[in-house]
Amino acid sequence: MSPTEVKFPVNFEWGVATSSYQIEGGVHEDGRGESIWDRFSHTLGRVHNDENGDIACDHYHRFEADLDLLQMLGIKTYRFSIAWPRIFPHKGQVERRGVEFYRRLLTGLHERGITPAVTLYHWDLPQWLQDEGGWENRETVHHFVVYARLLFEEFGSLVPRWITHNEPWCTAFLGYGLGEHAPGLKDWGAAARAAHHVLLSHGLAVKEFHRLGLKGEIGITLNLNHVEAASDSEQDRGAVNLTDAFFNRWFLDAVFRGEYPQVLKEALFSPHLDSWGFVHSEDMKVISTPIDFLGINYYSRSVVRYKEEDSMHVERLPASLPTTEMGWEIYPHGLYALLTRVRAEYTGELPLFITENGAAFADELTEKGVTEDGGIEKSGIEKSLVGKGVADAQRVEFLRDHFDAALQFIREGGPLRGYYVWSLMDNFEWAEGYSKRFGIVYVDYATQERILKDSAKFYQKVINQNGLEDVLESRA
Ligand code: IFM
Repeated sequence: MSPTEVKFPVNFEWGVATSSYQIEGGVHEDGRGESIWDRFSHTLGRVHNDENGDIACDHYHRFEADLDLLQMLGIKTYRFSIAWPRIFPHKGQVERRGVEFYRRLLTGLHERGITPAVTLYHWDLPQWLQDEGGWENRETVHHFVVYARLLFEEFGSLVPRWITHNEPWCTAFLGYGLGEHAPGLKDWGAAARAAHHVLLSHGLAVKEFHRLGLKGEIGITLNLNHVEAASDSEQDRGAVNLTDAFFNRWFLDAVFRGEYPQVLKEALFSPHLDSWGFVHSEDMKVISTPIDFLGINYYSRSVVRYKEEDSMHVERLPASLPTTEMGWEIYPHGLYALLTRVRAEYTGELPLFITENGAAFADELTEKGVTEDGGIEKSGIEKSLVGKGVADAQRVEFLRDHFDAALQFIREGGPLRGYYVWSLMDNFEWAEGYSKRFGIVYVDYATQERILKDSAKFYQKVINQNGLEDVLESRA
């Protein structure tokens, strides 16, 4: 393969992603209010080892050093989220110190030549809104628009890329249906209401953004799953249809076609609802307001088959391929297949971003001699990173193979504009607490030391040469 064939487009946006609750800590700083994740993680039995995000990566106090790290790695774009409870800690009350924290972060990124991509909602709903019904309550939609407007007005000139919501599937289905995430409800009727209101708030925020005439672009991030049938039987294909509606089409159909898949309405939600009256006549039009790009988070695939005894007649098969620490099958081809499918069926030439892709592995910190990197004299942030390491060959391979899949899509003319690796550093992995490490940078939680994993050095190289040349060569 010639080097030109393994290059990404010159302006390809290589990035990393994080989210507020997962890294910030500082939960009582500068007037921040309680979020549903504070409440949930402090409820015994909800999170692995009863861990919480009180300190997390202490990014709230260490953000300057973390920005230096981004710069050192050559990261072009950084995706992070704003904590709503730092901006509106209580009903109707704006906390300027919260706003100013994010202004410092954004300014710091600009000073280092890194493009920000801001997610408005990455799951840390203010608890005062949950007390009024959370996403089940249509009023939350209006509060979201007020919050979004304030941020558009404050940061419109500093932020070229906005993401309304991160993974509404998780907000609604994990949070209200499966009960694994905050607020921890197990009610599929509530999940349908929550999903609808999240999507409605997305559509209204997009409209608001355009009404303000801001220069940047706005989109949404969906977590999509590549679903395959265990066999070619009609029944197994039916199981795929339903699973795909559950993971993917509920949100894709709503955002791009202004409709919900009938098959899932009937099979999952309707039995738990008195009526669909919460879907008002104009809502679907608002939800499908045109966006400027779609963000896709891709981690894995599902293989399913028909199962008579299951209430939905679906069984998800156990993994048959190697998995990450999350138990998720490693399946890079699924990324290519998803991108191709989304483009063909929904987005056409609309720009796409992979807003998250990455893997958790059982990383081990090793002590290495300072001469490991050739004994080159280092200074500043680089100096502080010499001496320890993590040989995370599996993560390097994971990333390399997924970059390769993305490149295949690009070679076929696919409008993929950027790639955000999840995550910059190890962090609070929701219900899994700190037990799962997704970072390309290791975090020693006892000291808050950041240590480059081999995957960070690999990524630095990929960014530097804008492609995978020697990585592919090393495979031969
Ligand atoms: O850590 C999460 C992130 O917050 C949302 N997408 C998936 C990641 C890994 O589970």
